[in-house]
Amino acid sequence: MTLGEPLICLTAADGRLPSTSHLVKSVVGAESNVAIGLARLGRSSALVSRVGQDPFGDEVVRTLRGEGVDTRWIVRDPDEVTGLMIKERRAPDDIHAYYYRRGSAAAGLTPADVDEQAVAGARRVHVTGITLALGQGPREATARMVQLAGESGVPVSFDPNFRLKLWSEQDAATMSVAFLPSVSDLLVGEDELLAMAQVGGAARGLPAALRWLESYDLCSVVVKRGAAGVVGVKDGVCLERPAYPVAAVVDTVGAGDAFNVGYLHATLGGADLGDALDSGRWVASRVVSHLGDYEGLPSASEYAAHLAEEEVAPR
Ligand code: KDG
Repeated sequence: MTLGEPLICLTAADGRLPSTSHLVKSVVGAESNVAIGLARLGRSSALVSRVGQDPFGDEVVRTLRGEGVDTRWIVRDPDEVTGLMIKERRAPDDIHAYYYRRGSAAAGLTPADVDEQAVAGARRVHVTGITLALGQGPREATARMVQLAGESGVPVSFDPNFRLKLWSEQDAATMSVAFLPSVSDLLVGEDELLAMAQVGGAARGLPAALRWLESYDLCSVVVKRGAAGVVGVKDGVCLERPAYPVAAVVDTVGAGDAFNVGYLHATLGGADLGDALDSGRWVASRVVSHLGDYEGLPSASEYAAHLAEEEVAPR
C-alpha cells in the first residue's frame, strides 16, 4: 500500500516545449509508478490519494484500475483539480519538469484519508518524500500511515525522492532524517543520502553516511547511484552491484521507482539482499529502455522469463 499524488503528465512529443505543438498525455507519479509496477508483477497493491472530479481524475483512476491497482482509497474531490505536470525531454537523462500541482486535490490529503484497517492488513507500506513536500496535510497523512503501519508491524519503505522544484534540499533532507525512526527499508539516491547525512552531522562521503545510518533501526538500506549501480546493506552485509546493462537508455525518469518495484517484489517473495538488488536493477533497466515513467515496467510473465534466462533464484 502506498500514498501519494498521481499526476497527469503532458510531454513535448518532439523534445523542446517552445517549439512543439504536440503533447503526449500519460499518468505519472512516483508512488503510482510503484503501485503499478507491483500490480503488474502480480502483487496486490493500493494507492491512497485524492484526485479531482474532472476528466484527468477519471483518467488517473481508469489507468490505475486497468493496471490492477486497488483505487478504493482514491477520493474524488469535486472542488479541486487533478495535479498536472509538463515535461520536456531534452536528452534521455536531461528531463525538465514543470509542476501545476499547488492546491491540487492531492495537496488536500489529510490523515482522515488513511484507512486504519487497510494499513493494518497490508504486507508493506511504501512512502516517498514527494508526498512530504506537498504540504502539511499530505505530510500528516504520510505520518499517520507510517504510524499505523508501525503499530501493526507492517514494514515501511521510504524513498526520499527529493524534488527541488517543490522544496529546498535542506528542507527535504531535514524532513527525511526526521522520518528515519519510522522506516524499516531506506531506498535512497546517493546525493539524497549525502545531504541527509550532512544534516545528521556525519562526515562527508558514502562510507561515513552508511556508518551514520547504523544508529537507526533500519532493516535494509539501498543507495541508488544511477549509471554507477547500487549499494545495499542488510544484516551487516554490504553488497555493490553495477547498473544492469542496457542497449540504449531512452528515458531515465522512473528508474528509481522501478528499482523499488523490483526490490520490494523480491523482498516480499523472501529473496536475500543480493537477489533483491538484482531484481531492482533489472526492473530499472526495463524502464530506462522505454519512454515514459512506468510504461517499461515488466509483466509477471516477462519477469519470470527473465529469471529463467538469467537463472537468478527468485527466493
Ligand atoms: O519518480 C518519477 C516521478 O518523478 C514522476 O513519475 C512524477 O511523481 C512525480 C514527480 O513528482 O516528479
